[in-house]
Amino acid sequence: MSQDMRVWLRAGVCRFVGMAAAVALVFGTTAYAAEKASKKADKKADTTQQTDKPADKPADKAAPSGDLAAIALTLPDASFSSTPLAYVRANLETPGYKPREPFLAPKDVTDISKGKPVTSSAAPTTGKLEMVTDGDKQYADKAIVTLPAGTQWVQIDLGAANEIYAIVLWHYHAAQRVYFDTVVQVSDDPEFKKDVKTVYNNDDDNSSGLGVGKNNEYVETYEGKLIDTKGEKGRYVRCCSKGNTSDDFNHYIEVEVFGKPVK
Ligand SMILES: [Ca+2]
Ligand SMILES: [Ca+2]
Repeated sequence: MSQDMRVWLRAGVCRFVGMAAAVALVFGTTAYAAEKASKKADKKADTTQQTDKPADKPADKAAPSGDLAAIALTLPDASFSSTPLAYVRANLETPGYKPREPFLAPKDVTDISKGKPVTSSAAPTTGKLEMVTDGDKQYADKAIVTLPAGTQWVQIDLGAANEIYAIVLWHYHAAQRVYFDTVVQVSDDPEFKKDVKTVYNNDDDNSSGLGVGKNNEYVETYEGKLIDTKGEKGRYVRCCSKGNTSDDFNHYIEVEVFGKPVK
């Protein structure tokens, strides 16, 4: 082999090694970046899973997600009625067998209905209207406000227009019952003649005359019915019903409204 050829070969080997090193470096860096991104994504997925996990402890319920936080909802005791409900209907919601997930709303959202004045379509036959917003959600007989038969309502005056994120409604929940024509509306008009926003309506045959409802009927439980009202604005909240699977009367234990003042 001539001197020239040896020099040329050595240079070629050096070029090859250099290129191989460069390729390895690029691939190595890319692989590292990909691994880092994947780890980041895993971490993110973990956080999401933790947020979605059903909360066992009150501490879990306060876990914030961005500017959202779980509303401070307290629940009454559950009753364990042994009498099954003999009621079948196409729009009856399948009962949930695990506790409801914490409900997230903007973190400055609070209970804005406690102690607020309540009016109704007819005078109560048992209980006092102020019991609808007194914070007592237990199913004891002394906690029940009864309105007569027919379509009746209770109405809460929040005192000013609010952005409403959740309305939680407890009818009588000591036994398995479905209350008919549950319609929940929000308005700035105390007469509910204008600017009425219906946030829940399960009157699918319009027997209460407030419009055909698309929501489901549901069995009462200690958790109450939580209606996601998505920041709907209004000063007054009206909850209507028309009897239930046990009798013709309308029972209200508590209505709790979560929101914040309109800015
Ligand atoms: Ca009450
Ligand atoms: Ca109906």
